[in-house]
Amino acid sequence: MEFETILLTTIESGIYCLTINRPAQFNALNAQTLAEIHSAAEYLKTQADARVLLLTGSGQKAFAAGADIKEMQSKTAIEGQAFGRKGMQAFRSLELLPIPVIAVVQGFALGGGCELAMSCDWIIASEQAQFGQPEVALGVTPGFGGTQRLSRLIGRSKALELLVSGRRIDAATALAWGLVNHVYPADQLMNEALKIAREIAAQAPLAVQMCKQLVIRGQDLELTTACLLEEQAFGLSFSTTDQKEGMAAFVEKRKAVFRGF
Ligand code: CO8
Repeated sequence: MEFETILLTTIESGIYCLTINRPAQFNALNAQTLAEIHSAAEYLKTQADARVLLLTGSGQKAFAAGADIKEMQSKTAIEGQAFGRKGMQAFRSLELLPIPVIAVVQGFALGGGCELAMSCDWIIASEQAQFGQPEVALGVTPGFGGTQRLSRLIGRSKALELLVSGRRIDAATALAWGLVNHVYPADQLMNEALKIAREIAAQAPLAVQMCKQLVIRGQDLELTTACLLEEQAFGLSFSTTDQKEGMAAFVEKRKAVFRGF
């Protein structure tokens, strides 16, 4: 697919990469970028070969330095809300992608950039990465899910500390607070992303997708119903060829070859 403000590429079989590509603006997210992220997510939903998505920013300075302030500056309340809705839709479509999505954060992930990273399934970061929700310094609240995803990820008190002070945290703090899963030297970040992407791509695709759906959808449910969903998914997985292959390979002491059905 052709885009102007993002790149969507296949790194190798099953491993896709979405790059926010406005390096001169520190990958600030304008309306076009949000629409393109949404389109890319909708497109990926239809790609049967897709196993995992890496999401990153172009250049070394920024993953994304937030929503585009210059574009937002003159918006009215109703236009601001519409812009917020666009971001919410784009990020939710990423979050609900059947395949795992990993944010690869090499620099600033601020405001909408931090919200974009948090809509991925987990975040890995370089030692230079910085995270924050500086919206209060601009006279606005976060608008792409930041108050909700941040507090769910790191808890109410740490989330509020960041949200109301606008302060930034470095990668080591983000790791200690549970916002990111791993921190690597900048020159190793993409290699490490690829390593985990390959590990995921080698697993049984439907089982991977069901795990993701169970976690994401289960979070909105009470435990009994959520566990029932898992029970049903577990049963359903026994109807797949890959279950037969996975268990036969274990018994026969060989590597499984999964086919995705
Ligand atoms: N929007 C537009 N342009 C940006 C943004 C941004 N968010 N961030 C950086 N840029 C641009 C700068 O304007 C500059 O461009 P130019 O050279 O043309 O002036 C270029 O990127 C480089 O930036 P700096 O010169 O400022 O680089 P520094 O290294 O000095 O600083 C920072 C880097 C710290 C990242 C700094 O640029 C900064 O503070 N940026 C803004 C960070 C921020 O406040 N982000 C939150 C934005 S609001 C938001 O995301 C809300 C999301 C929900 C919206 C819902 C709508 C209702």
